[in-house]
Amino acid sequence: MSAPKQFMKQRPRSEEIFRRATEVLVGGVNSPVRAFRAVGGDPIVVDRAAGARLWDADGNEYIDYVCSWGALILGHAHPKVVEAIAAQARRGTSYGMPTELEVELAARIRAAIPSCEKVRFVSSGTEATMSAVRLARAATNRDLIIKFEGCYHGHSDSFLSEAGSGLATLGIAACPGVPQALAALTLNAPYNNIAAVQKLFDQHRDKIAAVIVEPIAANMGVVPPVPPFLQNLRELTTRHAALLIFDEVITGFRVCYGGAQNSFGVAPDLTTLGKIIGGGLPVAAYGGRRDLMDRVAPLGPVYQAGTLSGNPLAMSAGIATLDLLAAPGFYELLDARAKRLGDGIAAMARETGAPATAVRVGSLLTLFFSGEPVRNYAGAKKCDTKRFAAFFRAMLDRGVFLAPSQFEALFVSAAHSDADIDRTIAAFRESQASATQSS
Ligand code: KE4
Repeated sequence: MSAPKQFMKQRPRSEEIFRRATEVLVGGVNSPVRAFRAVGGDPIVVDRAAGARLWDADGNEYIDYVCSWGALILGHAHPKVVEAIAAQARRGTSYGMPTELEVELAARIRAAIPSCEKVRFVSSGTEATMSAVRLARAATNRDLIIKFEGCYHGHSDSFLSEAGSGLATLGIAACPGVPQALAALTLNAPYNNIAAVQKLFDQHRDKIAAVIVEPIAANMGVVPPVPPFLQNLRELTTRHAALLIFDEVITGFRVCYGGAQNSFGVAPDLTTLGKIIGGGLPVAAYGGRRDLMDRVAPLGPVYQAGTLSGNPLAMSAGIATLDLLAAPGFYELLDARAKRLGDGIAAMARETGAPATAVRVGSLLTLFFSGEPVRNYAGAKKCDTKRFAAFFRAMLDRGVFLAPSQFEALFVSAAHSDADIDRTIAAFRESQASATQSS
């Protein structure tokens, strides 16, 4: 059952713009997952956004649960964030020199995440994780790293085997262009499987520089750590003098004011951050123990640099965002909204008998189109991605924009109202029925 006529959205202008885009941009996009390859049809072309809403080039309105892939926890165009950016723009957009703004944002991060004794700002999560691994290899004088199947840490060469997010979406298990000699330095283990990590340490003992992990996996869909997985990783890496890196590009300031590490009580040696700390502008960071970070140039020999690192415009957006997140009760309200959605989706799945499992951690959610609980990437790959595609399109036609992949998260923002949530649950219910008809 496709969406009733009144739902079918006409998108002639989006289609025309996207046709032009495909002539000048690879695949018409600047990041693969945006191309709707896994869900079919052309992507919507966004014209503007505010709060929990997106409008496409044809004026169609959507409730947005992508929120720039998690960056916009406040919703789009928050007035205080916009004002901070505008005020800074009038003072200049980039200086390529120190500013008080970067000190202010770094101080807020250190206060919120005590394991980040020192911080270095970069412009993307990929830069942050790439630099953290370089630092870990230098500090330990070891080459091997362990990552987890289905986790995604950006697109630098070390992370492109068995990775989540866009690689899972497009079914790319190993990326051409990464020399075998380099790929061999990355070992993969199943998420939530400490025995597999122990085995890799037994095999490679003092050759492993670091374990990098998403403390809550969100790039194979949302998969929480099964206790005491993170605690065991901490013990194992300490025992083998390897470093533990928490990639908190998604979870940083998402599940609490600080890192997911604060919630789990596990302190990594290095942390990477992104998305939310930039308030929608290009900001990411890596940070950690002072003795490690002081190895980075100009204090130490580990080189890392960036023309727009610490950009004052982006710093202003990040400061405005974190100051709003620090307000008393912010996360309680956000989680209450997300719980309303998660409970509604779970009830819908039960009532409709749909082969779907809803997972929620704070304001991160995924509806897995699988009848079994998903504990790792092997489980996520069992999902019915064809049914997900039909469901995604039915939701889009009902004015709800989800990530165009089963292997992503749904992000609730402070701008999503109870009415938005209730409308989304109703759309989930109708779209399930539609997906059942078409798969
Ligand atoms: P960027 O280089 O895209 O800023 O960050 C890479 C990255 C690192 N670590 C984690 C845990 C991440 O989730 C990401 C990027 N997330 C994806 C969405 N799951 C970005 C969306 C995209 O690739 O277009």
